[in-house]
Amino acid sequence: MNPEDTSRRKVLKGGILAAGVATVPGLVMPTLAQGERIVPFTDVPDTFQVNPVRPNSTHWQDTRQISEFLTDNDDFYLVQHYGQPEIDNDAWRLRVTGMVDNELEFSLRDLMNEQIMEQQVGFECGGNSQRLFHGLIGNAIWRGVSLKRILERAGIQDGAKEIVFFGSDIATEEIRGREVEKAFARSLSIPDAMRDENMLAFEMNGEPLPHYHGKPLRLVVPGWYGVANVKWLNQIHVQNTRYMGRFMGRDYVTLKREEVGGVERWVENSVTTMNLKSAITRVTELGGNYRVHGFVLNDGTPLRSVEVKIDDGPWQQADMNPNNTQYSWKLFSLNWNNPSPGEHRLVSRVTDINGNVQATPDQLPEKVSYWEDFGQFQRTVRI
Ligand SMILES: Nc1nc2c(c(=O)[nH]1)N[C@H]1C(S)=C(S)[C@@H](COP(=O)(O)O)O[C@H]1N2
Ligand SMILES: [Mo]
Repeated sequence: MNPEDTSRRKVLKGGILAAGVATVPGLVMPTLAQGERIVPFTDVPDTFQVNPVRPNSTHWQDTRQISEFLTDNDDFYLVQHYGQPEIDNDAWRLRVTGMVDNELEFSLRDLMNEQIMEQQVGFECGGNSQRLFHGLIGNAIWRGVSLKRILERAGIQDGAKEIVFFGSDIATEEIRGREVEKAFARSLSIPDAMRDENMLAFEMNGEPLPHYHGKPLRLVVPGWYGVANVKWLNQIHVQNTRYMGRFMGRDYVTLKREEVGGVERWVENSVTTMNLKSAITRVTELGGNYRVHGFVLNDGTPLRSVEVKIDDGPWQQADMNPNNTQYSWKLFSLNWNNPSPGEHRLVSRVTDINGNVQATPDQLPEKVSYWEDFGQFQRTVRI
């Protein structure tokens, strides 16, 4: 993103706040055109609140505010399970250890002197849900270095199976009655880790990676749920066993009833790539013209279509935002001509080029865990 864009957005936002047009946090609609208004959803309870950014706490967006392609760093959702560790960028090091030919150590400056890559990547927390109107979400431009290049330089030895990414955030966990100190960590198989898209990011939307988003360095695994994107990264370890830590083996594990070779079984899976999902986030009106807006997230498979259905009408093809890229969120909108006064039901569905269609909630496999909420999501608005 060019730096002018950032400053323009800041000024605009600040301007609106200063002018007192909207002062209630969570109800600021930054980029409504003159005369444009948000059509109220009738499914959002009065008690619904956006969790603002506070130290060591979860923050979600009001998705009715999604009007820009890139999420401001300050609005981008926040999830951290062990708090936000203080890190001194000068003292910080990244180490690559384990089954490698050369163990490596990098300062932030060393990494910045490597070949740089830049990518738009949007993601959501695997625990994002309809209850939060999918507010645990964001889309940004990330800059950093290629994970694959770093791993190639280290030289992965034969027999290695997994690569573990450790954060600097540590907490005491009670496991079977014993208290142990554990760092947040996630692992990837070698082929998953060696994807060209994976990056070690030190910049977010043109700014040094903010403290809350994992400064000075985080892993970004495009197409995967947020949990894969380890923040405050300080060690990459190559090993020949499966990493079974809490966020791989116990939390962020789905439990679904599935057919396994003809036998119905309850299957547990670690949360990995994002499921094909769309959701409607806002409806706007300008001079009697209505528009329905929403987003798509998936694993990066190209899309065939996004459609919106109003009440019992036909599925109508939505327009895709021209800024969409493979791993960004994909924004869409649909002109809604002459809606009749009263309450209306709206739902969206996305189809990818392989013909996979976003399922209705009843078509999804029976699921016990709340991870991966990706069924079609019906909204109601009043005209
Ligand atoms: N070190 C560390 N990295 C972490 C986490 C964490 O608790 N510690 N939480 C993960 C989860 S569950 C999510 S959804 C994303 C959230 O990233 P964000 O806060 O930058 O949006 O970070 C992931 N990376
Ligand atoms: Mo998450």
